[in-house]
Amino acid sequence: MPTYAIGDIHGCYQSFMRLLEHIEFDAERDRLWLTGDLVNRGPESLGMLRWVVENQHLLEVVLGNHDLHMLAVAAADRAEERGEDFERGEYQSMHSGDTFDDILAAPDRDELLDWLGRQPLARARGEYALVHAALLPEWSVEDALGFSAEVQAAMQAEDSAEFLKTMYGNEPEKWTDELEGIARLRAIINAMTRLRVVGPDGAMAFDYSGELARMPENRAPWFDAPNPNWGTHTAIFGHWSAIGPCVDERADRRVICLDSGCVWGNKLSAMRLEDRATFQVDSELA
Ligand SMILES: [Mn+2]
Repeated sequence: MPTYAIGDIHGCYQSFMRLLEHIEFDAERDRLWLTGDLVNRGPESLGMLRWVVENQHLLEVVLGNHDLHMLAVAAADRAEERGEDFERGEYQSMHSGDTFDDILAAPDRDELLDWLGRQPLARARGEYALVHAALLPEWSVEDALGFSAEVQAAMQAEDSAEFLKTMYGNEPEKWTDELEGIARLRAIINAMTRLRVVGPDGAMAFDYSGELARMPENRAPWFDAPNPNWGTHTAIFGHWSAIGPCVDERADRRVICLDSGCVWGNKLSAMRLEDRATFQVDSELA
């Protein structure tokens, strides 16, 4: 059963449809792995999310930072609609440039958001792990799946709007197994949905999103740490549009980045995992 991993779509539904044509996607035979950030910034978040929910039996997806942002705004909307005495967090409103208002206003909003909100931050199948942004070197893939489940439990809880209000912030910058509560969940979310680079001591940093060739001296890609515990698997990720698509395979770690900046007018990329064949279409926004 061929599996095609596809990078960040960001509501570029037309590009996604053309990519499916290009790979000659066959629903009887093929499956999709999506790196997250299905929605926001692009033109058709609603169409994209509806396609994914309708075709959920054909695919697996992990949540990206934009998916979480929309879920946080939607949770605040819904808490207010229920008449709860809920105070919106700084990040629980739409920002300029956000384009998921079509989803929030859709008649099938609740079905779509409930499905999306049940998706994990990390997945694994066979020799592959899937995450939107990064895995930390301390984490085995099994650890990562457990941490993703911890975040899922918080998102399914009654007071998820309160949790989603507190998930933003760059601290703590380093992982320890002793982290608890919101600091622990935030570290998991930051690594899995936001991280690109780390400092000299491995601290998570959120101040560089450019090309590898221009990396500042005191920064390194998250996947450069030697002998990571997740290195038993090939990590497939998106989020870093300046470096995708790329494959970096070393003795102790293998990564595949598939975000190639479709929403910035570049390309949407897919990789067939069985033979590493790469497929691309030009962005509808080019
Ligand atoms: Mn992202």
